[in-house]
Amino acid sequence: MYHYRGGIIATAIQSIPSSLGAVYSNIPRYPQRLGVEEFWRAAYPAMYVARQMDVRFKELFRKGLVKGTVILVSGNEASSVGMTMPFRPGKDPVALLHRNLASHLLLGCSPQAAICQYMANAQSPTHGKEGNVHFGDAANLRFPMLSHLGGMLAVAVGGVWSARRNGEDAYGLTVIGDGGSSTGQFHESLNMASVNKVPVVFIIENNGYAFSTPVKQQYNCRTLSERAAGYGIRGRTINGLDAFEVYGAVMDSLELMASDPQPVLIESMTVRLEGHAVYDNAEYIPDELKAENLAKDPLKFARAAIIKNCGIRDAELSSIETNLQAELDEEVRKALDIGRPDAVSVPMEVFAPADYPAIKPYSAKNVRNTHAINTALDHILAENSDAFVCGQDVGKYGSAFKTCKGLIDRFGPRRVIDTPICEAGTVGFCLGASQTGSRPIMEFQFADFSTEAVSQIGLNAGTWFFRADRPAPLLFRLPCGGGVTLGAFHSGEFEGLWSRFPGLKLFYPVTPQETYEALMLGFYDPNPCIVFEHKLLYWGKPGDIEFDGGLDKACRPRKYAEGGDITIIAMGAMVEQALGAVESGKYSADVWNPFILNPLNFEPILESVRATGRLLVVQESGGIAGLGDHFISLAVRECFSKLKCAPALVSAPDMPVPFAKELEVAFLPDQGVIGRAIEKMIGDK
Ligand SMILES: Cc1ncc(C[n+]2csc(CCOP(=O)(O)OP(=O)(O)O)c2C)c(N)n1
Ligand SMILES: [Mg+2]
Repeated sequence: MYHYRGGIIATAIQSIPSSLGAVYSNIPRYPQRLGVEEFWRAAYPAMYVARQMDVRFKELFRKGLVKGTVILVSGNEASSVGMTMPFRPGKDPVALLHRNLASHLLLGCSPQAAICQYMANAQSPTHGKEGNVHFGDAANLRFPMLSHLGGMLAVAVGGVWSARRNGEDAYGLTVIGDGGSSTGQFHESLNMASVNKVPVVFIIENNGYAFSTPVKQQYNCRTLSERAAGYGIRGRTINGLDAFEVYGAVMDSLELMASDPQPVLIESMTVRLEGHAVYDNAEYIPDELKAENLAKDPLKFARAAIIKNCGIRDAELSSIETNLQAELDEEVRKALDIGRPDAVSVPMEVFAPADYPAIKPYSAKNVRNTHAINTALDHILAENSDAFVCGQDVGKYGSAFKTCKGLIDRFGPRRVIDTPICEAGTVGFCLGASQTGSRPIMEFQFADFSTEAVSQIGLNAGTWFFRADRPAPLLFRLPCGGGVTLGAFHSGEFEGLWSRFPGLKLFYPVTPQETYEALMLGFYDPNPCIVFEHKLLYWGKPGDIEFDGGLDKACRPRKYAEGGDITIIAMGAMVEQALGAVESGKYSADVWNPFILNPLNFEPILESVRATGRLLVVQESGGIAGLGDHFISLAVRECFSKLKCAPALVSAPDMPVPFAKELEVAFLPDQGVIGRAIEKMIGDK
């Protein structure tokens, strides 16, 4: 008979959980430290259940009941369980990896929920909108993973940084593989965590392979933990097959972090006992190595450890295992009875509902866009203690175009933050921060550098609400556009690129009034928003700002001229060119800026097209790169019978923006080209 031998921690697990229920809710977490006996009682069932889930997922996959990339976790259970045990669900931000099923179980995911997720059925935690490993519980800071390796590390860092900024005593856990450690974001994230002294435990699970690629083709250092020295932080390599050793290493790190907050890099040496995923039989691994790995099976080690340390007999453990198996089979059976998700009842919205507050009115006379931006940021920071501005050189320098000038003097370096040069990592950091009570505003030095963060903005932040059922309030500012002799890498517009990603709101203001409103909308909206700030307009024509504090009605296209001959859509610096063409010609035109490019509020413009029967779109981007063809397509679909002639597009050629002034002038559409296009269309009358 098994007897509890007592332990140093009053609330310690008093018996080996033999049920899959809420057994993990009462595990003592950091700062309490489990003794070896308590540890194995809690650890073994989680390891065992994760292994048994592998067995069932393989079978379900073969029967076609589970689809997608079914990653198997056998060999990784000790590492997962040991590293996760100290962390506090709901308090410590955690970004897990694809072999951490056991970690999900320890942090509050029931086996039933995990099975439903893999089956993508009606009760899957992601409602079947995502599958397999791409799940979590964002409300409790277990962030659902982005597939892109390295992409979640910075999210954990930002989550912890922001939680601590808000007074929480939070620590973070994030995981990467030997293969994922080669990504740029691995470096970016560790560097940012170190620079900002964020106490996150970075675990590298080194199982010798990345899919089929052995580690000798992945890196050329002795151990991966040696890299810690390059970040000025602690690092160590441990045996990831002994869950208690992993646990001890993580607890040691957390205890050190308490007095000296900084990240730590732990390389946990594990094995992969299966192929990369269920479809892979790992023929590329030599048979001798497979046999060696099997002999190192961490579950066998754990079984021996629990028998040795907890005074339990083999037969008793077997009977607990039988119970766990029976219960798991029952969970699978129940999951099989659950219906499929249906596209009608599953929430498919990509945007969190916006409920704009009434904010302070603001008016100013004869100001430029730089003033509008600086003032908007000032007002936002003054009114919202959860807001911060970050980006390259936004602090003392006041940002490349001086739009942040003086903000650091007023709000200090904790709210106006100079970042290292790592756009992808910074976006990930901001996304994490948005999940723990902050509202980040990130400036890109040039819109062109937003391409460094395509997967973070487009696929991680943009899909966050859809995947995680949680808003991600983020504002990205993109100084964009040509005409400033800065060449191909500093002159792009990129509104077309970012419109291709669902879940992003895009604002493209022209006047100082619109610029102020766009920043307010982008900040107070609960979704990731991009504001395009055309660089030529920073010091363009001055104008007045008359903002009455209402944001709902600000989400509309803006009209600058009224006329019956033709409808013209223009954005950014092209508005002025279009207006110039209209003024110098003998025609009257409705000239519009759509202002909100996604989700498009197009009906007022369509009405204008129906009335004039003609549509000309003027864009600075190349024909393929910009949104003009999309506008034309919508107008043709909606107003076909009203059109008097084919809509036309005036755009730059599809080539990089050339540098020399003469070449750039020839490249950009101007008043003359626009005028000729209008005449051609009116002539068709
Ligand atoms: C950026 C990126 N490139 C490629 C992939 C496809 N992929 C998924 S897992 C994997 C291997 C990962 O190996 P490793 O990091 O060692 O983790 P392990 O699977 O061994 O646990 C690859 C190439 C990906 N998810 N992300
Ligand atoms: Mg690996």
